[in-house]
Amino acid sequence: MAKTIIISNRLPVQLQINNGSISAIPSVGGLATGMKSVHSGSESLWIGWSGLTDEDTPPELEDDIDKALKENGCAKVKLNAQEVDGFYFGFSNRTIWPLFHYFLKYSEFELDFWNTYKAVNQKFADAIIEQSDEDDTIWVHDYQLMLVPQMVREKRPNTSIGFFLHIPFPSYEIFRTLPWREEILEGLLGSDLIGFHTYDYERHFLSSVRRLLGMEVSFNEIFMDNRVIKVDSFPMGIDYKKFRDAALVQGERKKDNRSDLQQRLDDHKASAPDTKLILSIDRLDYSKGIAKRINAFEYFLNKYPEYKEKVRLIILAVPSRSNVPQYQLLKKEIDELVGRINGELSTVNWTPIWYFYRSLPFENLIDLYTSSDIAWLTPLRDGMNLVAKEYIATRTDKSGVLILSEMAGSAYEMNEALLINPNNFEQQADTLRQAITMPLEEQQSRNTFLQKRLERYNVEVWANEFMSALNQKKTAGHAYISQ
Ligand code: ADQ
Repeated sequence: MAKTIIISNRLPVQLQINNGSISAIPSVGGLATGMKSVHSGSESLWIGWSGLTDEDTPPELEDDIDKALKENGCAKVKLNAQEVDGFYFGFSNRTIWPLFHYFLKYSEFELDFWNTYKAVNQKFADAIIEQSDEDDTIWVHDYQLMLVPQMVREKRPNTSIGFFLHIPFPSYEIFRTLPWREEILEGLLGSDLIGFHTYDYERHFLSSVRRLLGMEVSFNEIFMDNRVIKVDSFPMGIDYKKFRDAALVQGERKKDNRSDLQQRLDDHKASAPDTKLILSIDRLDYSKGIAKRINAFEYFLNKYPEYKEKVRLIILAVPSRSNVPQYQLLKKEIDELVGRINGELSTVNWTPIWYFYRSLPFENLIDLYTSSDIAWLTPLRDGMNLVAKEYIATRTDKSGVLILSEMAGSAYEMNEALLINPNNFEQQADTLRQAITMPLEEQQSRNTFLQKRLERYNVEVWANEFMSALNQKKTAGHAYISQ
């Protein structure tokens, strides 16, 4: 029976070694949840890196690891520490990530990184070929694996291959600075269907294909010798029901059954009922504009000093890629900024910024979403930004204001949010004031539209639409060849 094979850098499970025995804990991340309808039963297999390097894997546990993964519908690609360095921390996160987020000056063009990226992509492709049949459908995810579609196509000319990019695809003027630009495009063109979050990323990609490879592009199709490749946008949604239901449960939780964080947030509300909580949640990443946001907050407090002691900014930053130098510098910059602003502006009763640098359990994330009057998300570039969607989904009484950067893919679908340019401090200060003073009826009317859209176009619909477009393409593609 034909299977669906999903390929991503990381598997949707976390391996844990306890006293010599291994267990695989399913991840709760957006992609893992979204792919549930695609990755189920024996008709699907998820291939990826387990998160353990060869050096960290006790040889006597290899078989147990394979067994634990198999029970979760997964199979691993083995990587050693040097491969993870060059492929993941190197080319993926020091070359492609900054370039595709328009941080040209952070992008390092190292031949060693590129060679390791190619070799590791080949490992993933080999794993797919080994574990799949000709009539299986293959869905490759994200910027770490952009060469895989072509590598699989070479051995499997008739297999149906889809690719989805979770980050922006930059404009041609940015993309063309990459020394290996043609190879990346050719790698992606091994697919039958290439998906992006927004129409703009799709347009940028098509423009690069036309100008760098001189290929014929018509509307959203690329014509190769014997194949037509379709390019389309599929804005990723969230598991809307999961977030809404968790917020409802949180609302019903008895007083003595609250999390510590919730108690602290409730105490804060009780002691200062007029103080507005402004929330920002991101991975600690320069693309998310966290440092600029803190500066903009200081600017706001200087422009509108009447809000001192009346607002509090909660910054939750999840540790990320901490062995890449840019991320270490950013961590230091944020620590210093928060320290300076709190040092200068705090009073006996008020600390302007609460800063948490950690990953939080799902329940605490919900506590923060539901307790915050405003969510303020200011990425300088973001493929989509799911936090914006999650915040709205948890506002079960429809109160709350979302301030969102125009540079996030989600801004295209969230017009009722207050959209800002993260580089414009004047506009952000005014927008913060507008959010703080927005009448409840206006909040509710904006959120009603947002919620309806998020509920309808949830992550399951996203995954199913991609798969059905890929399946349709399969039929159409064969028709084209036989003409
Ligand atoms: P990310 O850059 O990681 O994803 P985002 O889409 O915002 O960004 O997703 C972050 C996820 O992490 C959210 O689901 C959020 O709930 C969770 N999270 C955030 N802070 C947390 C914390 N402290 N503790 C626990 N969980 C936390 C990439 C792209 C995005 C794109 C997604 C999906 O960069 O642009 O939206 O993939 O395609």
